[in-house]
Amino acid sequence: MFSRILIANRGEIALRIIRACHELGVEAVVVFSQADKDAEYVKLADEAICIGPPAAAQSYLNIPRIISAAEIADVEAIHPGYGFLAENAHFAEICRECGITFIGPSPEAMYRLGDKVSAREIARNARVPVVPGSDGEIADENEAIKIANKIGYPVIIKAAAGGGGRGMRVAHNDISLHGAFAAARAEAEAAFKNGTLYIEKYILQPRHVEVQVLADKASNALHFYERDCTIQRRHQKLIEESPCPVLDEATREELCKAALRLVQEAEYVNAATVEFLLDRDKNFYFIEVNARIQVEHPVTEMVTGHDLIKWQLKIAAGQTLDLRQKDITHNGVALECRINAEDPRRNYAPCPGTITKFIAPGGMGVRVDTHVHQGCVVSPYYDSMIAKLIVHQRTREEAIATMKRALREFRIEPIKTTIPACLEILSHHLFIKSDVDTSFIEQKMG
Ligand code: MV4
Repeated sequence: MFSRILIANRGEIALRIIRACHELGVEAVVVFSQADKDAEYVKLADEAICIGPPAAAQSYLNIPRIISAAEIADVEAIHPGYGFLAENAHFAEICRECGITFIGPSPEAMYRLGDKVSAREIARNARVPVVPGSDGEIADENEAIKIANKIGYPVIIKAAAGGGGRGMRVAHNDISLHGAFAAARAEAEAAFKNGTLYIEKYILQPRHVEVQVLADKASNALHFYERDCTIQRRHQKLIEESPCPVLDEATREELCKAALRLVQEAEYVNAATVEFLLDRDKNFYFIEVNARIQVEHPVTEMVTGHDLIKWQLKIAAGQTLDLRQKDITHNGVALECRINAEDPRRNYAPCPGTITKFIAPGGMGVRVDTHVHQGCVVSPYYDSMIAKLIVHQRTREEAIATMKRALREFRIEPIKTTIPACLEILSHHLFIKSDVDTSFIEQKMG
């Protein structure tokens, strides 16, 4: 195991990684921006290095400053957390050149899966169902129209360099496809400096289901079952759960095995999430791979009992996954609500400010992952997520009841949060019977 690593992140995930390090006897060095200089979690680190002003471009996204900190602190590895540099293959490459272990996949695997056209090809080679669509990139509008007429409308045009919902356009006929193609190309060029596009059949009313996977350097790959992340707004997840409440055992096993074939085909190492769309007929289609630990990983930790961050560290340090798939069991139901400093009544506008009152819930089956506390300042510079409330119970009904009880116990003042929105969703009859798709919040909530 490493003796000392650097955490190139902030907030709750930095604290989550510090905790895993200390349980493994690893020293944790954090970098922080001027905006985070008084953060309590920074004091828990074995060493803390200020890397610049609040703006992420000059701190948490600044590769030279992070590498300098790693050199000064003399660490063996860097954990990138999620967001910021977590899926930056160039950063992983620089770490390698500097002799620092990147706690994540190889740059090659990141390039292979970061490009969605390439990821689709890997999925097809691994006999993983992909959404019907183009075999590779589409050269021009004429080719797009040809494929659209073959697979049938509606279709969706996506950017190869996209993901997370950016650079996508839906078209319902040849005429709208012209505009959609031009808009998607312009957006992809501007956002990713890569105009490569591909086309897929547009799946109506899908659910978002993803499989948690770990793979080690000895080519062992194991899945830790699925999470259902259908409840999201503008590609920001709000409530996640495991298991997916609508999957039967046979489909679930197929889905999880498909995810394993994909990461093995990609020669992927470390934690990954393989994302699928699930249609109303329970067909699943691969859409993309997240080559990082995700925000919602605690949901999987609760139902499997495995610490995924510790596994990331062990795998990066060269340990093998000394587990058998049949010994990874799934118990009960876990739910996660994201507590964001946002005002759901004002179109979820960010609500930064000082927290004068903070009382977290507790009790049986409740986990709170947060770096905030009474008296702390929620900065406007970063993501608005301030806490994750996770519950674990024997049944979905009990998990919903525990979550509602815990959300009502939570006291966060005076800033507005997503707590009322989460409570509203948890009481909605369609959520309760799990009759939802990815448009649920926009379509069914005020
Ligand atoms: C789709 C789709 C329907 N059909 N692809 C959005 C984010 C990116 N990960 C993929 N996304 C979608 N791809 C096909 N062929 C609908 C979405 C989508 C979506 C997917 C998952 C979760 C929420 C979503 C919200 C809107 C659209």
